[in-house]
Amino acid sequence: MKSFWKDNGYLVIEDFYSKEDCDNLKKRAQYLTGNFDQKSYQSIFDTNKEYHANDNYFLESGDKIRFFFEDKAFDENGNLTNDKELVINKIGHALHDLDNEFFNFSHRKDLDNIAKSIGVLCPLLLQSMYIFKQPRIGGEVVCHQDSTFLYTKPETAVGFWVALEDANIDNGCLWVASRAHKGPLRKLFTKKNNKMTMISLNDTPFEKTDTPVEVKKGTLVLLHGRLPHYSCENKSNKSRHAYTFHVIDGNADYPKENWLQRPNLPLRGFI
Ligand SMILES: O=C(O)CCC(=O)C(=O)O
Repeated sequence: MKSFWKDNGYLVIEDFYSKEDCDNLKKRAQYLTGNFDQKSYQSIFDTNKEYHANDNYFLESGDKIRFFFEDKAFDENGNLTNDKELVINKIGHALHDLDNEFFNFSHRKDLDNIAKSIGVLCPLLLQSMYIFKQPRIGGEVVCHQDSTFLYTKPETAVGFWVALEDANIDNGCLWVASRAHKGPLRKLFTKKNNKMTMISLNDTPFEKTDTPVEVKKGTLVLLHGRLPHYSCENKSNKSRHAYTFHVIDGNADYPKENWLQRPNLPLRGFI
């Protein structure tokens, strides 16, 4: 497994979580969404747009539990096109620390062992997201490298992505550019003159993201911070729920220019 990870920049571990673990987390997300007052704030998560450079609801969500809508969640009058449970894009970004169910799902000794065995010696959980990929309207996540958004010096970000439902090409599974984690970091989302900006570091186009990661419910997928990956729109009638969290190494420097800051919530490890 370690050599596959080293060569390919990703790793699929089947049956890491039980079906019951997945169902419990889905229920918890449903509960949280049910209690969210949709009128409190209406932020759309759309990776085709400006990366939320001016959206404080997003930029201040690193130490909170906040809700982001699909692009197609609203009609021309600004009303929801469906029940809020069916038009939320994702919940982020501190579920793993602030909610008990998500805490227990994320803080585990076996995850700590995995992180350490792939070289993250002092793993800290930086962010978490519950991604709904709703039937018919689940938005595309454009091709990116996670270190663009979760940058450390040296780079240490690793994504832990969990399929809470079967994910396949039809319902918008992940696609990766296998082995391309050996390429350069292309972009950096960073604060300049008090404003978040996407700066270009290297113009080389992304390698072809030609590997679909079709996996069963309960599978854990690890993603190297430099691995280009994306997911398509979900045009099918089936949702594709996933829970993802990212770790960094506490021994690396975490720039204050990164979008995600947690002034009142120190980062914690898996255990
Ligand atoms: O689940 C998805 O569709 C995208 C997830 C992703 O890009 C990530 O976790 O870094």
